[in-house]
Formats: sequence, structure tokens, C-alpha cells
Amino acid sequence: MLQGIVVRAYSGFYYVEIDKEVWECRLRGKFRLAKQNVLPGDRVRVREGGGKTGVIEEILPRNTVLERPQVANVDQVVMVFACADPDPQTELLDRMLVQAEAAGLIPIICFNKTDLVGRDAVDAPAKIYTDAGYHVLPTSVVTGEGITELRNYLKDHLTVFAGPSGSGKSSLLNAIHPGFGLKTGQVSRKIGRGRHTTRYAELLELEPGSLVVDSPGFSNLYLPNIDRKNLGEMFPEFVPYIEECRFNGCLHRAEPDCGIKEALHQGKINPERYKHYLVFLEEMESREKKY
Ligand SMILES: Nc1nc2c(ncn2[C@@H]2O[C@H](COP(=O)(O)OP(=O)(O)OP(=O)(O)O)[C@@H](O)[C@H]2O)c(=O)[nH]1
Ligand SMILES: [Mg+2]
Ligand SMILES: [Zn+2]
Repeated sequence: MLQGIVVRAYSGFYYVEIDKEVWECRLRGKFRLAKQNVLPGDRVRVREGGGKTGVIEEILPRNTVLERPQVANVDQVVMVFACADPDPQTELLDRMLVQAEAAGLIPIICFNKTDLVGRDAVDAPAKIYTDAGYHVLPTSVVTGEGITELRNYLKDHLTVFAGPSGSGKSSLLNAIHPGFGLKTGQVSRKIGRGRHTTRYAELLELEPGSLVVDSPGFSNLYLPNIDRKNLGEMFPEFVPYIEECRFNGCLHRAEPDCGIKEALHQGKINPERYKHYLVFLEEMESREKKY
């Protein structure tokens, strides 16, 4: 049997790269019955069906799975947010960070379109997330800022680009590698949002060993299915203070002698990050009540 990697899935067909050629494959019935999804990034075994078509017989074990965008085996997520046009949504960014932490992926935050705003509007959010312990990269496809650094981050990884529609995911990938020729779309002036130009997640090869996935933009995201007691650990800047909490399983909300609240009052934790922590905590609690 042949072995390959799924580059994209589209209305019942799976496009699998096998030895530099893309084969059009269908899914063996047992997977369809089990409603098991085959995702871009999946490594699969394929039975030849003639003329570069085949049937996916086996999905090899996954290293990682990301829910949104749905991809398998990526090890990094580049989270692309525009400094303006559309305005950055830090709650969505924090949600994406929790999702990446829970899935065990390395997050890289791109604040794109730096050419559209003054330096303060770049440096202030960049500092918040650098202080929280993340890789932060200001980028612009107009001035070329950060493009070389971004390309370096991608080397020898499988990286998915994720973020709201119109933030510039496809544009950044084109800037890194013009040969991709990805379609990009104007941000609507009237509603200040992107137009969902990219329609499906697609795996692309930057160079041997360096793969990237372009994906459709989104504006909302469910939190991962983790115990709410572990939510604090998904915020890396909270971690050193958690052991100072008096109670085991402290939720860092109403409990006395809480290391997180103490760090917050001392200005060591950003208030907006903490606010989003509380929003997420409540969301998890109302979800737990429902089921
Ligand atoms: N000024 C400026 N415009 C940019 C920059 N990057 C992208 N754009 C523009 O932003 C718009 C949206 O870019 P896309 O690359 O299509 O955005 P996307 O994130 O792929 O959007 P979806 O595919 O809809 O999710 C296009 O008009 C780009 O030309 C940048 O650094 N500066
Ligand atoms: Mg796009
Ligand atoms: Zn606490």
C-alpha cells in the first residue's frame, strides 16, 4: 500500500500527496460509518484505484489534533491578527491560545498590518503577549516587516495559520513564498470584516520538511474540553503564581489568599488576560451544567 499526507479534504474527496503527486482519494466505508474525519495533515495508507485515484484504508496515529481549524499533526499555530482592518480581537486570541496550549502546540502570535497603525498600537499588545511568555511577531506584507523572521519560524515544522477572516493569513504565506499564489480578498469597509476568501484548509510545502496550512478565517471558537480547574495552567504567565494559592484547586476568582489575584494586584498579570480567564471559566461552568 502507498503512504501519503492529506493536503485537503473537499466534499467527500481527500487529496493525498504521495511522492510529490496529488491523488484523489475516497474514504473506506468503515471510516464513514464511524463518522471519523480525515483531516488535512493526516498521514494515511492508500490502496491504489487506478489513474492517481485511491481509497484511504488507514489513518496513521496522530501526534496532535486541532479543532479549529481542523488539522492533524501540526506542531505550531501562527495566530494572525491585524493591528487594524479588521481590529484585533484579544478575546479570540486568548481563546486560540488556550486551544493551542490544551492541544500541546507552540503558539506564535503575528500582529499583522503594522503599516496601518502607529508604533504604540503595535508595541502595546506585543508587550502584553511577550510578557505572558509567547513568541510575538509584528508583520506587514506592505513594508516586509517580520517576513524573514516568520519564515525562519516555519523551518522544519508543520504550522497552521489561523485567525479571523481578513487578518492576512494568505497574504503572509504569499509574502513568504510567492509561488503559493493564494487567493486574497479585500476587507469590507462597511462591516469592517474579511470576506472569507479562503474556503478550506490546505497543506502546502514551503520546502522539504517545512509544511504550512492556510485555513479559512473564523470569529468564534469553543473552548477545549478540559477541566476548569486546569484553565489557569493554560495561561503561562499564571503558572509561577499558582503554587502560591492557599487552596488546592483554587479557581483564582473568589478564593482568599490567591497567588494569581495577588500577582494581578501587583501588576504582574495583565488585567485583560485575567478578565478573559474569568470569561472562559464561566463559560466552562455553564457548559458543565448543561451536560
Ligand atoms: N495594509 C496591509 N494590508 C494587508 C496586509 N496583509 C494583508 N493585507 C490585506 O488584507 C486583506 C485580507 O488579506 P487575506 O490574506 O485575504 O486575509 P486572510 O486572513 O487570508 O482572510 P480569509 O482567507 O478570509 O480568512 C487583503 O486585501 C490584503 O491585501 C498588510 O500587512 N498590510
Ligand atoms: Mg485566506
Ligand atoms: Zn488562586
